[in-house]
Amino acid sequence: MVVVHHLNNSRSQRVLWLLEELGVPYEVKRYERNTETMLAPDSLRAVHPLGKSPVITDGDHTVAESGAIVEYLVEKYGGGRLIPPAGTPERLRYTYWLHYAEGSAMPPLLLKLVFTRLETAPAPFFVKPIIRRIADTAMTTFINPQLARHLDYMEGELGRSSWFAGNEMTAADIQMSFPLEAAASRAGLDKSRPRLMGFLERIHARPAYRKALERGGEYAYAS
Ligand SMILES: N[C@@H](CCC(=O)N[C@@H](CS)C(=O)NCC(=O)O)C(=O)O
Repeated sequence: MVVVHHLNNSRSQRVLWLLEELGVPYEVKRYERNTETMLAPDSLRAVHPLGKSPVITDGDHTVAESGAIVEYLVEKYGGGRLIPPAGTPERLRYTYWLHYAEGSAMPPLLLKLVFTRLETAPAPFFVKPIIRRIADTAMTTFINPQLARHLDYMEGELGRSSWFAGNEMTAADIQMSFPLEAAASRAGLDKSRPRLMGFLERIHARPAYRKALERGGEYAYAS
């Protein structure tokens, strides 16, 4: 049986959604973030040394890193579903978006989160203006322009086909859901990019997505 070691408000929600789409039975083992630091509890390090979520166990296998988990589940349980056939242009796009989600889309979103938290973190009063200045500079000169470039790029790509790898939904769309949900919640993704907002509406309406939310519990697109 697949066991999903599920941290509340996390990327592991995507794994639950994938399992629901594939109709694979699974167990959810819950872990709660520290409400101040937002870090995972130490108990998750007993499953994998980095103590990050998602991580799954399946018999003798422990698989961490959401892209690797998606590949493992699609290969083992997909029976050809949610992945374009090998050797097609769609398959290459699938591989690209599967990696792009964590490798390129998430880093500027994470930087935005860190610098936003830095601006409001407790600090001696005389240091606060300096911290704010550094954070503002990082936001305006690097983070916000990078985010805008990525959002424009993704918006444009959804003009080529209705899903990221082609006209069929694939597991790459599941992998892409987290950066887009994070961008909508805290990085300025809004109706000015209608294809990306439409993508989010379509995935949120899927029965498997909704079922995964019921299994996973509270989900507010934290990082
Ligand atoms: N690239 C990794 C990122 C894993 C990651 O950072 N997970 C976050 C949750 S979304 C986490 O475990 N945060 C809690 C912590 O770092 O203690 C993946 O896609 O699996």
